[in-house]
Amino acid sequence: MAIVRGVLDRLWTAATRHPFLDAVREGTITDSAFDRWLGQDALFVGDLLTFQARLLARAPRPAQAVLAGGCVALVAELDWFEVQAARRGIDLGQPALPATLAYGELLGRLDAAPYEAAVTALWVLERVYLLAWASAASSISPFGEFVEHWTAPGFAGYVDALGELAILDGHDELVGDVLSHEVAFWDMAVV
Ligand code: HMH
Repeated sequence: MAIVRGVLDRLWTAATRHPFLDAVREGTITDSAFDRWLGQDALFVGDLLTFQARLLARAPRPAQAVLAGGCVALVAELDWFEVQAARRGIDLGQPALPATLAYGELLGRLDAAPYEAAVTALWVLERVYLLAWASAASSISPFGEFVEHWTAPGFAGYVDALGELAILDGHDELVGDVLSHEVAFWDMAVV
């Protein structure tokens, strides 16, 4: 167990402290690298909405409000991606890169996983994203608007509410899987 914990701790760190996020914070990432990542994240959020709508459909009664709120927020997020894409001249019709495809496939597998496992995975993927963007905050970054958007109090509150639904016990392998896909997603942005 101690070995698993160490591996998971390292994965949490790798998924929340990444060279891409350092470069966003320092303002050294190029617009084209950032925009390429943003286009892939928009695709991921589309897959996430599909997964979450299905999760809502099979959620127990007390979890419905939080998960339904999350679905509405993801629809708003897709609208926001369209606004950003238009502003930055990003084509949102670009094909999914391998890390995006692989993460989408994990979400597809979660459709078949028990509810407790799936909601725990959702909490991990949202929490890691919040912590990751918090690590990119700085007064000098030209991407401050993005950092603020993904560290907003409303999002943090949502992540905490998901945390109330998550059951970490017995899901180490799944948590590790989600974290590995997050690391691969950041890796994709810097190659
Ligand atoms: C890769 N993980 C990734 N993208 C996101 N937008 C989120 C998590 C949270 O919605």
